[in-house]
Amino acid sequence: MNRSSSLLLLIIALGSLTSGCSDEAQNKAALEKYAANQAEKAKHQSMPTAEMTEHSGGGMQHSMPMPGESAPPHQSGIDEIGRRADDLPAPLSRTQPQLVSVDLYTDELVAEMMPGVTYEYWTYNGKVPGPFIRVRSGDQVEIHLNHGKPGAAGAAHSEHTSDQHAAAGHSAHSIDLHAVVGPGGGAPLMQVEQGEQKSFRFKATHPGIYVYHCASPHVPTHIANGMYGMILVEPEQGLAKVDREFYLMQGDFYTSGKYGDKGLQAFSKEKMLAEKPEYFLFNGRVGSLSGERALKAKVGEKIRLFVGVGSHVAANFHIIGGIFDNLYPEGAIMNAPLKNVQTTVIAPGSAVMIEFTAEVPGKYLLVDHSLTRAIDKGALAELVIEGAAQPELYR
Ligand SMILES: [Cu+2]
Repeated sequence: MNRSSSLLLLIIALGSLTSGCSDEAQNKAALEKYAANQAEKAKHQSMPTAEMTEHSGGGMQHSMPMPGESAPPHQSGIDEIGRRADDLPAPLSRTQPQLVSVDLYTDELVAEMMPGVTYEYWTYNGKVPGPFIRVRSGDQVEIHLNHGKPGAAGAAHSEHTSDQHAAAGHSAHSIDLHAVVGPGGGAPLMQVEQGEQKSFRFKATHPGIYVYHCASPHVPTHIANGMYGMILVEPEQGLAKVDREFYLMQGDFYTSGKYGDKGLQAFSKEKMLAEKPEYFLFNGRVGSLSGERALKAKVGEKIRLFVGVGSHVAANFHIIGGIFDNLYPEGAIMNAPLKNVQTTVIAPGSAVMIEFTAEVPGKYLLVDHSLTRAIDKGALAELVIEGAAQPELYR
């Protein structure tokens, strides 16, 4: 490690030590300011909804400020925080390595966690989890990270002083990818401050399914607020062909109020330190992967799930009425799979790959089998299998 990155790590470490208990009060103040601002905004009905545009996938989206628009609060609103489970790139068909460029930006967004409950999420590319990054073993991967949404009004939070920015707890954002071999997983090279964009390059050498996350002080806070995603490094020969692939991440969330308490919720650092989340969520919010957004497949189709845990509490992933034909635990996709598994523990900062064939039509619930988390705290998704029933299997 060179001297400047050692120094940076030291700064990060010191920052973690010094960003202490006043965070919560500061967050609350920032949120109150936001709420007041929103009320004012609603009164005058003057703001366009440029920030409401959907942006999914890995690409950067440009949304120009409207003429005459005043500087918005940096916590802009969004109508959907949860990434759909089918929002991931298709399997790679390449037989040669190449340079893969990944465009990421960070954004803080107030969004609905459940009806009547809102929260200020910190995101990669405006969704939780961040974009699913897909590369092949041997590829050079170049990560570009922009602090703020490029081209958007208030991008890089230019309307705030750096002091205000620091007070909100996110002077810098960054990325640590578990697919990287090197100090900090890239994070020492990628501390991106207000108004900055940085990039770094690594070679994907170890096929597997990995988590990435923000690693800027206070690191656990950035992660708890939603700054995580997954990166798949496919083996050179690719993965076995399947009909459907889905991307899920379970996250634990620490709101000032209890589960279901209405209104804009502040982040509770105290609950995070006590490891007592109010919410356990698949893809960012209650019901993110249910109803119209449920996982869907047909009888006879082969299904592959990539399931990870971005934040701080291990998950106990289970499909009610399903059996994992193949399970690749701990992200170890190069190993022979475990066969016929009912439930798998996924550590924080880890991911698994699951494959199974849809056999009996109907609706299946995906849960954390520590079941209060599913029934009372949000960790519930739906898988709908359509098609003709085979009576010998189930009647
Ligand atoms: Cu961050």
